[in-house]
Amino acid sequence: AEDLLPGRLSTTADYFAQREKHTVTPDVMAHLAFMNYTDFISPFYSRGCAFDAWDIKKTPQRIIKYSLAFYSYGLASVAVTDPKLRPLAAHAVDIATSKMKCKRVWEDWEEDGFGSDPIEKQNIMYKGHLNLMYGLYQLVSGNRKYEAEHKHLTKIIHDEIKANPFAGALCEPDNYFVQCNSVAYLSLWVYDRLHGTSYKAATEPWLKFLKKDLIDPKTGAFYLSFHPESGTVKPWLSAYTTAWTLAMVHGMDPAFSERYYPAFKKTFVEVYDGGRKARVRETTNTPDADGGVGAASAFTLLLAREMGDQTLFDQLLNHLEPPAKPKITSAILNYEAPSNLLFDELLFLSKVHVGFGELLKATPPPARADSQ
Ligand code: N6Q
Repeated sequence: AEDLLPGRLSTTADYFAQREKHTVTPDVMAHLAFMNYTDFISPFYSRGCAFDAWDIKKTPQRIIKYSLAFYSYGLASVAVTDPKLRPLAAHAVDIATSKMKCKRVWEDWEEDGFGSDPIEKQNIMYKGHLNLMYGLYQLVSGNRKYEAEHKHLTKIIHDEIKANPFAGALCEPDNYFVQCNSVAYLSLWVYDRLHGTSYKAATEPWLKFLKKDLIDPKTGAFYLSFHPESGTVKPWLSAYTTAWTLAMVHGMDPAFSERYYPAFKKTFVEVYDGGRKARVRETTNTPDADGGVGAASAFTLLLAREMGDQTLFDQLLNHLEPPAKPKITSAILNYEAPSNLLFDELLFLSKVHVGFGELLKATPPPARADSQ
């Protein structure tokens, strides 16, 4: 067996072997228990608009949408990894999707004064995830309960992309983020997968636009954001933005991400502790790691998993997991000291992730007689 650092829960080899073995590691099972087991307070206890689990974790309201989304992407991977867990995983994605529509999740949009309809225009950081969740739910469950909403929202997103003078959609007015767009484009691919449509044709002009305007040519990294009214980019390169985007784009265009991955690693990843650990600086010209939103190492863990880079995955998990003090009590995993606002979500997702391209190949089970 590999030499496992204290505070690590399973070996990297075991995480990468889950799909072949059709079974998840014990700590992933304990993470699923965290998400589903404890009455009233687990995240997926009910489909109602209760958010006790996020209150306990002190997740800010604006972040809950990403929490529901990243849990769901991990659950979709669990569904295609272990056939016995597929019904539970699909059930939890259903609950996550249902919660995603609760006002608590999108009320920031109204409070910020941008309108009372969270999907009508912009807000791609919300509706991109919602659309991807609708699609992944149908893909892993075969249940068509969200199909009409999925169709409606896919059209809204595609029409908006087509109408904009740049390739993509905005988060807030005049705020464009590549990572949120990567979610939206991936959602078009899942829609096409389910319905044989060709919305994904919009992806090529988007990737061209990224190359031309939003990537720093020297490092292959993305600028933090783009502001179309002035045509400016904020001049800081962002590692979490780049890791998230390259991970999702890899599911659509592997060559694009493979082209930039080596430069990304060279620019942002710092291997330390004699090669046992690695951390990620959020931007260039800084010696410290995980600045900004604090999630550069955690999103790079997902990217390393997506790229099949077991060495970097292992080094990053050695950096991330032991200091977060994981405890498994009564078969339920809890992190006592998570280092960012999406910590357990991103570790869960990265541990089980089969690849966005692989998810796109998933085949829905036959619809049950009682589903519409
Ligand atoms: C407008 C939205 C974003 C820039 C994405 C924020 C992501 C979280 C993880 C900080």
